[in-house]
Amino acid sequence: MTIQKILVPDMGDFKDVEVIEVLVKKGQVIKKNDSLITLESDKSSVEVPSTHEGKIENINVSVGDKINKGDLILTLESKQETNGPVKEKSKKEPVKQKKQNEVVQVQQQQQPAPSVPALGKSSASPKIRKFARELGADISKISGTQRDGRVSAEDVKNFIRSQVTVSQGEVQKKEVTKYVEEYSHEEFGEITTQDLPRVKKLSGPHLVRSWTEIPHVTQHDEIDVTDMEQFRNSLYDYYTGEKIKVTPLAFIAKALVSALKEFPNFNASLNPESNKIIYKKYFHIGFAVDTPHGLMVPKLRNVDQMSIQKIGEELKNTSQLCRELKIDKKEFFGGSMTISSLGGIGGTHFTPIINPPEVAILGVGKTFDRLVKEKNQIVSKKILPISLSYDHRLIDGAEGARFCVYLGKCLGKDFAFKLAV
Ligand code: CAO
Repeated sequence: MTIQKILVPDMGDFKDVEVIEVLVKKGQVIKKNDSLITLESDKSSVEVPSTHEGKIENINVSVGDKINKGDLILTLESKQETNGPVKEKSKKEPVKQKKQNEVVQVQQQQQPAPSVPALGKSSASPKIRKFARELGADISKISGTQRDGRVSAEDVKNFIRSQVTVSQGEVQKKEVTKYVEEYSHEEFGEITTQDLPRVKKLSGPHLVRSWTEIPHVTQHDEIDVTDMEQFRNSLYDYYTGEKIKVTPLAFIAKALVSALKEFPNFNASLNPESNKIIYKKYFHIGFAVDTPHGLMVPKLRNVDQMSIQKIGEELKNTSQLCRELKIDKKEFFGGSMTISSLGGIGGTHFTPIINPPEVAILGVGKTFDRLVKEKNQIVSKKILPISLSYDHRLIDGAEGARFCVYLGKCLGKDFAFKLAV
């Protein structure tokens, strides 16, 4: 029987890291690689695994302690052989000596630091780590979809789902279906292949997650924007007399903010785990940008506080930053709702895919002319096709329809009043 000292391993360039969780108890029998404590820096948290199996003799750290590489975490009564002592720089009490007349011969051994991911690389909160542990998932195998690759509860669930399927009460290993084409493409003629661009590689899983997990409803509508278009085309700079060029998208973004104020369920996110709805008090509108690298969805912050002209300028600047790959990654997160406008290209209705954790997205087509009968006269109207997709778990069809009607009003006759609010 030996006494093993389990020390704080090398975690990269970090000092005085806080212990936020002690995952074991004195007297507990643990296996090699069982998690002992969770450490958290300002960037991330990491669990420290045991290098040995055995019974915990003493725990030398507690929650709130600030520790460094080489500090003593705990001592273990172990039958395992050790790799020989290494230098210890524990601040804590050394392991208590056993009495000489004890039957078991006690050797004090120290363990080299186990290898754990450097702090700042492993990325999941202690709550999520605990959640993963409870479900028996190895957090290091789960790729995070959140900012900086942080793992969310949803990622853990997806991982579990990908590992097993529950059928008639039994948990079975899921068969991974590989689709093999019966004939190769080359058999039908000449082909070339190239790598999927990086942006598409990154956005692919996000789109699949949205499409397969969110019950989408897409509502199509048409908005009479004749007045708005007249107004837009009549904008001139007061001082220079030059025409101000603002695309319809700036008006739509402003109108969308009015609709979000009226229908807070659209400016929300769902936490299916806690069955909670998160309502956002800010109005950060995402807009899809077509770039040579793939689709990007940056956010315009605080659109409620911007004039139409300012929104127009920000749309131009931000889409330029995306196309030049100069946009900050953070700008792709923290949105209220997204607009996907194909109005500059063409087409009418389509099915926009929700950009989670948002719960709705507005698709915009190209404005077209339509002849309508008004007061016994045939007049030409400018019609804007819209397609609103929403998460049916939170938003009902009736609310979706009301949202479209309201948006129509904001962009219709009383647009000036609504947009000014
Ligand atoms: N109806 C008619 N004309 C429209 C219009 C609409 N709904 N929306 C824009 N236009 C006009 C603009 O007024 C502009 O006209 P001028 O050249 O006469 O000034 C022209 O179309 C081009 O506009 P734009 O596309 O450059 O600017 P925008 O503000 O409308 O859009 C941006 C900016 C970044 C959204 C756009 O450039 C873009 O990338 N769109 C593609 C988005 C996309 O890919 N969505 C699909 C996502 S799902 O895969």
